[in-house]
Amino acid sequence: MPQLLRGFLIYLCILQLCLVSLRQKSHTHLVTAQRGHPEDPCYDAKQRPRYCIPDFLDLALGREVQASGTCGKVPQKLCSYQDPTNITSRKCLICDQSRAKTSYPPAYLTDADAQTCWKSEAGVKFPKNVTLTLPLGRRFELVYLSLRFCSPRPQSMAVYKSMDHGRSWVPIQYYSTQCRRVYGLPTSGTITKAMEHEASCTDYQTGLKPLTGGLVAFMPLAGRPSARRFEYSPVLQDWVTATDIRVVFSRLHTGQELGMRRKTTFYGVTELQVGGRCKCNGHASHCASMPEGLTCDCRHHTAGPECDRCKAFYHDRPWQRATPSNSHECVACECNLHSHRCRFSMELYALSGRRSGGICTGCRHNTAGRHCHYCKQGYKRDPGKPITSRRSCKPCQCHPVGAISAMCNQTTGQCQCKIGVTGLTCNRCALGFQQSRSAYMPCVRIREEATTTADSPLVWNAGTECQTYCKPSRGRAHMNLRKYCTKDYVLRAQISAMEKSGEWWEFTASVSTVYRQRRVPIRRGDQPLWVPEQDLACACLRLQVGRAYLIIANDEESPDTSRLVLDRNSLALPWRDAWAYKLRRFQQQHRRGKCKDA
Ligand SMILES: [Ca+2]
Repeated sequence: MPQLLRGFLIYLCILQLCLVSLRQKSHTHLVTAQRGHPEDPCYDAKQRPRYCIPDFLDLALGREVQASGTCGKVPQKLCSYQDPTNITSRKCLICDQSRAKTSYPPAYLTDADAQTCWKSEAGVKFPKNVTLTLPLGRRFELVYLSLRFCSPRPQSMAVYKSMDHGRSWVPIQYYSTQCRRVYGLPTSGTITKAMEHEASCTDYQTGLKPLTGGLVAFMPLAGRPSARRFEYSPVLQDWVTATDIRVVFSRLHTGQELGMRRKTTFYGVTELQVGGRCKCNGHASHCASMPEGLTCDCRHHTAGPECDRCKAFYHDRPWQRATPSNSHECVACECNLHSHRCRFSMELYALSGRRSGGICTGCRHNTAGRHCHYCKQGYKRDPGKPITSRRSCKPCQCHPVGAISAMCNQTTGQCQCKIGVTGLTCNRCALGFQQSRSAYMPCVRIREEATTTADSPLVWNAGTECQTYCKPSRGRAHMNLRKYCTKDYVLRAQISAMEKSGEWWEFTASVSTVYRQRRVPIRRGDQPLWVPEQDLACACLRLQVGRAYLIIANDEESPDTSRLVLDRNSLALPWRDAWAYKLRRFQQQHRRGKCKDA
């Protein structure tokens, strides 16, 4: 123990020396160092981010301490000692607040003057106590606390801290010659890992001597097993965090021991020092003096009074406290210069294997997507420009009549053309087609007069030919049990693409439900669906990409019985959700043989 004690005292002396130099340097230290400055401790020589902490400061210096009982409201006689070892060396003085010369106010606690001393009211008797409260104004990480006395040190005292600006208090250290009797605690030995967040009681620094000039010093991390790995111990990080400090003087040494009358005894402190650092979570090496108080000068793209969040646009990874092994720098979102806003998504972050979780918001320049990395609907990429260019996305300019929609292929720029229409923007009729007056069928097949031969394809136009070919579908037909029963199969499908293939159109149909199964079963999922060109051109059937249909058809005319083929005798009705229930009922009726009656 004596060796441990000596070590502790040496460490304390070093701390206090540092403090003196700090006091001299004062605010010159608070100059903001920019990233790139060779001396910025938050970056290494190669400008890589690294763990950094601010210097510790004397948090009490010049601050106002609230004392619960200061002598001299009425003149009192207080006796103290001239010689630290001689109880007969006492000298008595009058304390009277009405005169500056005989006042011992709390301001003397933090005036950096070892000659001035705060003195409590005289003759305070247990259980009455005297408290000193020091609000720090913000959260700090305590390094040490020390009290230099101008009276004998208390026989019992306690140190408390608050983390919520004085709303609640927790003890962090007790001092007593009689721990068990005064505080109900054992006189502490070793602090185990399980008790790291608990105050212990010690009889160290409670002796009567020195009678004056004695020190009570406390380091909240001393003797705590995880102190060496403080940066990795949330328990200890919490343990040292404080917004306010309170010292409670509970008990004086008795008058008998002191060789003087109790009513002249008092608690007297020349200096209260609280060493601490701004709590900056390993992301700042300076704490700057701002109008609102000391504020961390945050690095690593962090922000907030304690560098406790990522600054705007640096949300690609979640915020974390820095450690010596990982600076946990906040990372900018990748928005290809099209947005300066983003948010963090934990789900995406987890999906990416904890690499990237930023989602750009408000993508400009007609871009869209998580990283503003593709063009929004109705726009196509300009291959000659990088994605970061403000002009990387151009309008599709799909022809309002010739195209099915305003959307085009992002890469090729190809708009989706109506039947018989061609061109990148669907602005002209295909070979063999001519312009019509119909907006629905802007291009119709040209009648091939003289060249018609026996095996040439059917020649028709949207007029009279179509009228005899089929009754054009209006897409509004009713669905009833008769229709369900008279065809071979009934299914629901979503049309996702269409492509010309000779005299046929090949659609991609995603079959979701088969309400009536044919002989050669139809599977669910994506599959080709074939429609003769003329059946579409005459609007016997109307199929649009992107829409769902109820399809009712026969398979007798199909050359390959496994294929899905629709023709002018089939029905493709724009899907209505209300049909789902109706169709289930038809299914049951069909099973019960009702189709024969229908
Ligand atoms: Ca002083």
